[in-house]
Amino acid sequence: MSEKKVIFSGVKPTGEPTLGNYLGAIKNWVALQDEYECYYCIVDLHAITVPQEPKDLRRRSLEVLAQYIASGIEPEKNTLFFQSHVSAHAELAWVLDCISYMGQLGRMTQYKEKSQKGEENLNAGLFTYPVLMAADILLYQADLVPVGDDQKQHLELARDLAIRFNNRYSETFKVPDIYVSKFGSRIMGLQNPLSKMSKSGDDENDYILLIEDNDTTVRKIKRAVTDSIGLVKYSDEQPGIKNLITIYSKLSGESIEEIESKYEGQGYGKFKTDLSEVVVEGLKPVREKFADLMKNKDYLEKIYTEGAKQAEYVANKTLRKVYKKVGFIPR
Ligand code: AQP
Repeated sequence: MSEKKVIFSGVKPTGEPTLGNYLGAIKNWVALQDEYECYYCIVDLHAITVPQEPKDLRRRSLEVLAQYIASGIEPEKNTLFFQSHVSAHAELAWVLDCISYMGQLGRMTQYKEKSQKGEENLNAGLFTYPVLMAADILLYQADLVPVGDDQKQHLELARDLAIRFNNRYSETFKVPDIYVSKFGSRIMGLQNPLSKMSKSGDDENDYILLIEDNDTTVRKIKRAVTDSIGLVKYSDEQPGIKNLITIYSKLSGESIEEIESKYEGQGYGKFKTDLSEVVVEGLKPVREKFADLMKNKDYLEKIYTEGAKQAEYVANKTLRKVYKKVGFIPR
């Protein structure tokens, strides 16, 4: 039995992963894989909270898996799997639904935002998916959940549900901690730097995809919204430039101060040209490896089949415990 602490995290295949998903989540996962026992999931059950074209969902789910691996997550070290392949996720979610309060779920920011946007598409899954997310995490007795800043509230819910269940039925779940990187845990949109970069956003110029051709990336950076101040400065008064500096720093490893002084007295043109290079170069290995992986579907199938087996073993152990505690007759 491994002595390592456990990590769980995932991306939902609602669209192609963006630079926000990469810098806020996936890149951190790579850094954690040696120290922790990691479960990295493609959370496809979450994806259908908004309507999906079935064949696109299937294609994208496989692509997300390939993007995990292309980003440096090693299948030999981690458990990589599709959420829908481990039925314990949906089963535990039901049990947790039954100890969740409607009021608390109604206050979830992502639910509020999405429900305000697409009134006619509202479904119960959109309302309860944070509970499913809690189930995802608690099934693996995760110590740590590395996510972007936008997921903090959902993590709080997972902690609340773990504590509530433990108090009601005796100690069962580990109460997970959130892991958010101190800097750059919320990458903003290129067109609207006041809201986060999202893969299901309507404006394709607002996001950079992890996998897209280099010319498209360069074009999007060129078009990114800036301001009329003209200084490359990390300031709240310049949200567009601040976001671009964050991206520059996260991908190049240079500090904010280094970047500011490098571009002192220069306009945005040179900064954007250099940033394009930093992004294209930074993503080059991921983009190349992804193309290779997608040519080898048998390999990907082997990874996710094996991953589901490993995940299922651990998840079912927790689920059996839960079922027993709530009073179900053992099979
Ligand atoms: N802009 C972001 N900056 C930093 N981190 C981000 N994450 C998402 N957007 C940013 C982090 O990526 C991980 C996977 O996210 P997800 O796919 O589960 O869902 P999300 O947070 O709702 O991401 P999107 O891209 O905005 O998806 P849609 O458009 O479908 O809602 C999470 O760790 C998240 O914090």
